[in-house]
Amino acid sequence: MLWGQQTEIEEKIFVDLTEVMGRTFIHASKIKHAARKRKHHSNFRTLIKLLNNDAYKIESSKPLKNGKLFKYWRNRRRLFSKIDSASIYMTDELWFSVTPERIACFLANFVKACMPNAEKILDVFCGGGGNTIQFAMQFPYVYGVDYSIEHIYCTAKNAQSYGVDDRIWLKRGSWKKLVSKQKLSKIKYDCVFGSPPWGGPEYLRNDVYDLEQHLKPMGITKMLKSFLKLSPNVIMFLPRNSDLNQLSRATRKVLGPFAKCKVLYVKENGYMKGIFCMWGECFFNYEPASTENSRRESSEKEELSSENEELSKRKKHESTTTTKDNTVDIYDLNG
Ligand code: MGP
Repeated sequence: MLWGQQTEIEEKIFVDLTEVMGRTFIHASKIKHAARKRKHHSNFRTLIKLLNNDAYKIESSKPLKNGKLFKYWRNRRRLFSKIDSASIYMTDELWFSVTPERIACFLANFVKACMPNAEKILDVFCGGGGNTIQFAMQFPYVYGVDYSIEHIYCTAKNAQSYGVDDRIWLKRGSWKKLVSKQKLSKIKYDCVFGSPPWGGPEYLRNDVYDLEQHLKPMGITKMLKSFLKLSPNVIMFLPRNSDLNQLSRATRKVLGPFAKCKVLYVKENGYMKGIFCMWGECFFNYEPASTENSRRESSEKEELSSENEELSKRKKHESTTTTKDNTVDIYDLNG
């Protein structure tokens, strides 16, 4: 290769990376450096303190003092399989809201199968990085946004433990403000994913979860609209008792009378955990998994079932709503 050509390639790489970061995001492997550079800002001063204190590091063998979180701690290896062997960081809120690893891994694989050429994924409420990390296993550029600097810190630290921090860029900010001020629109995302706050473990208080009233920081219609501003391919992880009629109405209102939303009910160890709601053509026409993959998956499921006998003894109320409206497709991962 001629010297001139090489320089051109190097320059191109440099330009691409600058575009990718859009100066808004900080690289997950460089949060310490970024925090020091921006220490005039209170959030970054907090970040420096968290880093210096190695805050929120989990001691896997030590049960949590907060009794309400005990059931989540008991299932800690489902949240992060590396929790015993690597440093994992969690705030109280993350214990009940982080997506269990097997589910996050399923989703990342699913998106990869639907969009094999995709490169850039945005995880809107990245929390402790459960989804961000699994996306980074499949895609080269993953962006995580969260309103909490503690969550940004946990995502970065957890991503470092999983060895994928080189593919992750993070930003703290309120979703409403970031969208209204068009802070994220410089980058062209192939897919926008979000597992928004459901309002804590009380989300099951009512049989049917009101997606307009209780979803934070905005109802499902506004949320969908805001996600679609950044990509035509959108996925949300929502409560298993979500009102599917509201989902249909939001879909039609935002995308037109014939638009569809695909809903996947996600079970782990036989228990419903939530639903993946998907908007975008690519999620409707994917190839079903090969027999080999299905066989491997079912043997993995069996392993997972025997892992937690306590859970299987528990009788669980699984209320789901149904809709006659054909704008919602319902699938059950367990067949
Ligand atoms: P869960 O329903 O609180 O627990 O959370 P469990 O043990 O499945 O069921 P229960 O019948 O004993 O209550 C199940 C999963 O839902 C969690 O692992 C998270 O992935 C997700 N989840 C739960 N909550 C309360 C939230 C939330 O507020 N936000 C988000 N994004 N996910 C949540």
